[in-house]
Amino acid sequence: MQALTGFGLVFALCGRVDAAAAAAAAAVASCRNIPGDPGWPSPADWAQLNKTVRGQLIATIPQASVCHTGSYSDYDETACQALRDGHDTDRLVYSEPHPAGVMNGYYQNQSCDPFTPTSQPCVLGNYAVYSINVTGADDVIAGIKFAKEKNIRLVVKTTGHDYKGQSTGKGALALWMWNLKTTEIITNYKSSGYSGPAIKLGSGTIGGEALTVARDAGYRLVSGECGSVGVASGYTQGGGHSMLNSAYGMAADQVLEWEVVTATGEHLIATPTKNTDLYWALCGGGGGTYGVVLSMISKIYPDGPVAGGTLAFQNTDPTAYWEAVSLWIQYAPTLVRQNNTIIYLIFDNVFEALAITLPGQPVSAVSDLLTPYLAQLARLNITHSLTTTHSSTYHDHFNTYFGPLPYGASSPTTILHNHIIPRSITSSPNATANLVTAYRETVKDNKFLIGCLVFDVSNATHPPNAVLPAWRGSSTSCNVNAFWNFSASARGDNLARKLDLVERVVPAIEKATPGGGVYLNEMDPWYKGDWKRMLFGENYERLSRVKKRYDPANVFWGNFSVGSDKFEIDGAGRLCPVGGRGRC
Ligand SMILES: *[C@@H]1O[C@H](CO)[C@@H](O)[C@H](O)[C@H]1NC(C)=O
Ligand SMILES: *[C@@H]1O[C@H](CO)[C@@H](O)[C@H](O)[C@H]1NC(C)=O
Ligand SMILES: *[C@@H]1O[C@H](CO)[C@@H](O)[C@H](O)[C@H]1NC(C)=O
Ligand SMILES: *[C@@H]1O[C@H](CO)[C@@H](O)[C@H](O)[C@H]1NC(C)=O
Ligand SMILES: *[C@@H]1O[C@H](CO)[C@@H](O)[C@H](O)[C@H]1NC(C)=O
Ligand SMILES: *[C@@H]1O[C@H](CO)[C@@H](O)[C@H](O)[C@H]1NC(C)=O
Ligand SMILES: *[C@@H]1O[C@H](CO)[C@@H](O)[C@H](O)[C@H]1NC(C)=O
Ligand SMILES: *[C@@H]1O[C@H](CO)[C@@H](O)[C@H](O)[C@H]1NC(C)=O
Ligand SMILES: CC(=O)N[C@H]1CO[C@H](CO)[C@@H](O)[C@@H]1O
Repeated sequence: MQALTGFGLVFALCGRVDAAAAAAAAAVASCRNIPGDPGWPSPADWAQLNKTVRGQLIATIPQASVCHTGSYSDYDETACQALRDGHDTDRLVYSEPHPAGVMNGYYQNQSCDPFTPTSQPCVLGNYAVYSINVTGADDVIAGIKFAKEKNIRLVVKTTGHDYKGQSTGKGALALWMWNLKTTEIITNYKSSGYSGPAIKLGSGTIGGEALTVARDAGYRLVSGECGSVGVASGYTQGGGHSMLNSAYGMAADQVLEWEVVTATGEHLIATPTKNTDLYWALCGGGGGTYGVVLSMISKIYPDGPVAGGTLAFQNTDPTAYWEAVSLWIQYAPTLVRQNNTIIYLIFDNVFEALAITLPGQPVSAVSDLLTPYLAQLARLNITHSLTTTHSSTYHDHFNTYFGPLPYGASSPTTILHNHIIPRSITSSPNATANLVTAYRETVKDNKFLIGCLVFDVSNATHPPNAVLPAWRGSSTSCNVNAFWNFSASARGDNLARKLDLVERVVPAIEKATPGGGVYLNEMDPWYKGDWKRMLFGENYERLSRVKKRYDPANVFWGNFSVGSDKFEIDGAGRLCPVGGRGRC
């Protein structure tokens, strides 16, 4: 029988004993324990867990411990310098393959940082205290059981490519999925709804690895624009945008089967016909919420040539430049009807479409497609540069624009917030003009840049799923981006920029894009909007019911995930149920 956690106990008591006594019990018992709390597991408890998982328990030593004296006794100036040198150019490689590492500087929080003084102690801060190096379902089940019994926070980390800090947490035990890197091509998958090629991916497989395995077998698949993003992880569970969205739909639309361990410790397969509510929720309703995905089987497609291109022009005359940007926002949705996607950036001084993707078309199709728009640029006296490429496979196309695979060279921005723009806005010159006014304000002073994907998933065929409906009614999803400044003294500047983003920039853009939404994988954790509606839309209530069914004890919690408002972080960093402190 499963032990009643402190949380369960408080609710069981409510209404039966006097409120003051319940409140006193709740104040200590209901929050998740952190190190130093009386309820924190003993060394013997951890040793027992380690035995259960056959020695796969890892105590976190933050990567930058080599940069600090005192805490871990492993100070090493050469190793520290190597971290500093690789840091800005390869931020992901820095944290990704490392248990408990997290990409986002906001959650790293300088608790153990290569750029702070050597004498500053290296402390865990938000990094999970222990990680289970997961090798299979039994490890996940053991981790869930331990977290429940000991009332500690549990998080799931694949890569830590994570903007809202779900894959880490103070005092947490992490299920580290990175080593579940199996890949298997299934040439003739058969189910009642689909017959054709598929791939089974362990949840630790990153996009770059999956694309290579698929290419070698003559196929391609829907995966993220950064090769380093996991596929069967939060990416697909949150929806999944891609250069192949217009051809095949969202990443979540591809899924045929999920292999999951639920919070109640059941090891299940969820498909469109089996455990259908769980299948529905995992396809778009957010990662780390309903269960822990071990693997997924998804559709793949015969590979073939891809035409590619880039288009750029400068801002030499602001009136002409911003009119050109406005026209582009209106034209772009008409350019992606035939399986095409386009990724573009808007800066104050330059516009750059940095990846135009035309699957199955000749190179000449790129300039043909753009001809009407290029005529507008000519009318505005704007000179442009256009480049085109031919790739014989999608993998090669990806490698040209976002390589070198498997990781890719780009440094992700970690101050960012998404907005999904309804087609009613991009098809209206006046509404687009309002949006462009907001964009102009956003990018002036070069504090932010806008990065967008143009796609069309309106007619993608897929089983019912929890992808935010706003995706189907949109052709453009954009992020406002800024780079985190990792200098030791830039902390205040970074936080000020985040505040400006959520208090000034995002409200202005949302005002110009009524009826839109927010991609739940690309949001700022300081977001102040109506998050349930913007992230989950009409699916929220049904997702809450699925959550309740598969995670009745709220083992999983992530900021802005379904059910997250039942908890809050207290002054010491503990995860506590809202109202668990004497407000029964
Ligand atoms: C778990 O056990 C393995 C094998 O005995 C050991 O190497 C490792 O350090 C242990 N982990 C912890 C956190 O003690
Ligand atoms: C960062 O650490 C400070 C204490 O140094 C704390 O007050 C703050 O809440 C932390 N921020 C995050 C995002 O954890
Ligand atoms: C995690 O487990 C895998 C597979 O057993 C092993 O190869 C790897 O070295 C482990 N990683 C760490 C950091 O313990
Ligand atoms: C779009 O892709 C689908 C799936 O590969 C294909 O059947 C269709 O012919 C393509 N359409 C165009 C216009 O290329
Ligand atoms: C473009 O340049 C031509 C010739 O220099 C000029 O007549 C025309 O007014 C310009 N058009 C715009 C929109 O600036
Ligand atoms: C668009 O804006 C112009 C100029 O402000 C205005 O005259 C026109 O009525 C507007 N059109 C629509 C459809 O709102
Ligand atoms: C999607 O399907 C609808 C209804 O069949 C059709 O009107 C629309 O043109 C299609 N959209 C695209 C982009 O093909
Ligand atoms: C980062 O912050 C430091 C310290 O405040 C500052 O000197 C530096 O110019 C900043 N870097 C960028 C790229 O803004
Ligand atoms: C819904 C939710 O959990 N939001 C919280 C996310 O994290 C921020 C910053 O810690 C909180 O302010 C929100 O309340």
